[in-house]
Amino acid sequence: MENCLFCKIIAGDIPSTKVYEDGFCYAFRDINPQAPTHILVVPKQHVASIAEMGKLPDDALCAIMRAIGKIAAQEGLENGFRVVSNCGPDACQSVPHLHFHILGGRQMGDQMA
Ligand code: DGP
Repeated sequence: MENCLFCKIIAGDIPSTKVYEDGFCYAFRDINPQAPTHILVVPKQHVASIAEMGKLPDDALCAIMRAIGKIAAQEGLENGFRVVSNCGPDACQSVPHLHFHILGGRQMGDQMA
């Protein structure tokens, strides 16, 4: 999609630090890490948020969920990690391309919000 930051990152038009890629999704390090490990996993097909995730084909949905586990293992997050997807203004979503944050490498707070 034109003018979408994460579509430009997936296309390689904006540089990123890739940690994983397959036919359906791309994962890269967050520019503003909020934990020692902070990775964004995005579908290659543009959908705005988790509210639109139903528009993705099943194989893309499965690939994203599998990728999260693979990346966590690759990053050595065997002690645990948190997965967050902000959706819409109440959740402070700042980039309107579905993405899952993988956060780990330290003890997380016991409050989710
Ligand atoms: P959210 O607020 O949930 O929409 O998260 C968007 C995340 O995207 C935020 O943690 C910062 C990250 N981000 C924004 N611009 C860039 C960029 O140009 N490169 C990378 N690697 N991350 C970015």
